Amino acid sequence: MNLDSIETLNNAEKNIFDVIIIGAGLSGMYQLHRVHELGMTVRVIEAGSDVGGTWYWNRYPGARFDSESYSYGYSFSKELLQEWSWSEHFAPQTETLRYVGFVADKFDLRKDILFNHKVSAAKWQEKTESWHVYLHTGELLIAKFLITSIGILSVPTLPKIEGVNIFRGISYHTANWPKTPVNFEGKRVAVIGTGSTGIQVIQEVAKMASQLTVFQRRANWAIPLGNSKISPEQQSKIKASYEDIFKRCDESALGFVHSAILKSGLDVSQEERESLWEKLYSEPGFGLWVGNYFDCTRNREVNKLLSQFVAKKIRQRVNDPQVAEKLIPKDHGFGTRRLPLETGYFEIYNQSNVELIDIKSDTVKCITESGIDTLTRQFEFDVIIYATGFDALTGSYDQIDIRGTDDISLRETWRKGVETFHGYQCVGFPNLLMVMGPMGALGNITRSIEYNVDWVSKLLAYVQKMKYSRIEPRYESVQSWMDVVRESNIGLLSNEVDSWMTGVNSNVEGKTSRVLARYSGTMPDFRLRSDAVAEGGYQELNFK
Ligand code: NA7
Repeated sequence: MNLDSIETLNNAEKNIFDVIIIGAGLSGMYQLHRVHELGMTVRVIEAGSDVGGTWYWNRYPGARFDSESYSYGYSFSKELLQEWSWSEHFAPQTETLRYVGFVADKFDLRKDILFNHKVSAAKWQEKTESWHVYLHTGELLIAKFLITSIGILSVPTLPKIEGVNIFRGISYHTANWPKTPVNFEGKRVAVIGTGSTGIQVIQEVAKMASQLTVFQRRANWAIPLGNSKISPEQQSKIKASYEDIFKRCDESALGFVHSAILKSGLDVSQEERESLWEKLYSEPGFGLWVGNYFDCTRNREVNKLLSQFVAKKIRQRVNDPQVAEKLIPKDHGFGTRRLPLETGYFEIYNQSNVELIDIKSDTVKCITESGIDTLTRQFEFDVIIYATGFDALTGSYDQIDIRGTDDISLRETWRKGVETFHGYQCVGFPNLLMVMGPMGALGNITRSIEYNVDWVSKLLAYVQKMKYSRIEPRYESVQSWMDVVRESNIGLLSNEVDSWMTGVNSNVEGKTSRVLARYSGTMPDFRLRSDAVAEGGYQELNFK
C-alpha cells in the first residue's frame, strides 16, 4: 500500500488531530491531561493494553519504587494527592499500576488513547506542516504536533548469547513479564543480570525456587531500601505535608527527598564521616547515594573510602568470604552506576538453594534447550529470567522511523551523536516535542516528567496564542545547550564506567562504547535554564 497516496489521506480525514502523543506511561498520561486543558484535539498511541508504561510492562515479582512513594506520584493535582493513599514507603508495582489506573479514571484519559497499537514511522510533511504518523497496522494519523513520551528505559534487550531462542522451558525478560503470576515453587530458576531489576527479582524468586542460579557479569553496589508500611498516622502527616515534600524534591539536585551535603567528605574527620555513613546506610532510600557529601561520586579519594565502607557491609552480610568478594564491585566505585536498592539481597547468598556464578571467570558459552552452558559447567533450568536491561535513552526513538525535513532520519542523525535542545527538540524535526528526550534532566522521574510536560505545554499554549504553525530550535541554541551538557559531565566518576548512563549496552549494535549520553547537571539548574527560554519569549526557537 502507498501510504502517501491521496486516497489514503482522504480516508484518514477522521484521523487528523492537533496533537499525537506516543506512549501512555506517566509522561504521556500527564501530557494528555495538559493537552486536554489546552482544548486541542489529541490521540495517544500506546503499545500496551492499558496505561502505565514502565509500570505496565515491568510486572516481575519484586518490582517496586526506589524513590519514596509520596515523592514519586504526580504532584499536579492537590485533589489527587489527598484522594490517593500509598500503602508502603516504597510501593510495589501492583500498587503503582492501580495508581496510574486511578489517575486515568479521574482525569478521563483513556477515551483518547488507542491501546494495543505501535507507531512504526512518523514523517514530517513540509507542505502541510504536519506529521504523518504510521501505525503498525498501516493506518495513517495526521497531527500538527507530535509528542514523544516513549520513556528512557522502555526497550528491553536480551543478551547476545548463542541459543537465546532455543530454550524449551519458560523464559521472560523482566520487562515483558506476563500478566498472570509465574509459579516458581519447586522450580530450577536462572537469573541473568544483577542490576536494579535483577536484584529485585532475585530477592523474590529466592523465596520460592527450589534452586536459584544467579549469573552475574559485573557486581553492582547495592544498599538497603528500608521499606515499611505507611501507618495511618504517617499517612495523615504525608497528606498534610505534600507541599513541603515537593519543595524538598524541587530543591534537591535530582528531585528526591534526599539532598546532598554541601561539604567535601575529606573536610570532616573519619569518625564524623563514618557516623554519617552508618546513619545513611540504616535509613530508607537513596540517602547514601544522593544525600551524602557532594563529592562522593566526584572525588576519587572520598569515593574510595565510601566504597570501602559499603564493601565492609557486604562482607558482614555474606557468610562465604569468596562469595562476598564476588559480590563486591572491583571495577567501579560506589554510586558511579545507577544504585540498586535491596531488601536482604546479600543474605540470599547464604541460602542453600542459591548459587552465584561469576560469568567473568566462568563465561556463558550458550543457552541450550534445557539450560545454560558455561565454560566449565552445564546447568539445567525450568525457568530463565533475563534481567539484562534496556536499550536506554535513545533506544525507544530508534524503534520508530522518524523522518524530518528533507526526509532526514532521526535514527541516522543520532547515530553520529545525539544533539537536542534541552531534550525537548531537535534541529530538522519541526513540531516534534519530546518529553524526557535525550540530554534532558533525569533524576526522580515523575518530578522530571512533570516539569518537562509543563514546559512543552506552555510552549504549545504560546504557539496557539501566536497562531504559529511551525517550531524548530535554532542550530546555535542546540549547540549552546550541548555545551551545557558537556560541562555538566566534567569530573563525574560515573563517566568512566560502562552503564546505560554512559550510553553503553553490550547487547545493542553500535552502543558498545561510552558516549556523552546525558545532561548531568542538577534539576534546579535545568529548570532555571528552561524557564529562562520561556520567559525570554523562546528566542532560541524559530517560529513560523
Ligand atoms: P541494568 O542496570 O542495565 O542491568 C542489566 C544487568 O544485566 C547488568 O547486571 C548487566 O551486566 C547484565 N547483562 C546485560 N547483558 C548481559 C549479558 N549479555 N550477559 C550477562 N549479563 C548481562 O538494567 P536494569 O533493568 O537492572 O535496570 C535499569 C533501570 O531500571 C535502572 O537503572 C532503574 O532506573 C530501573 P553488567 O553490569 O552490564 O556487566
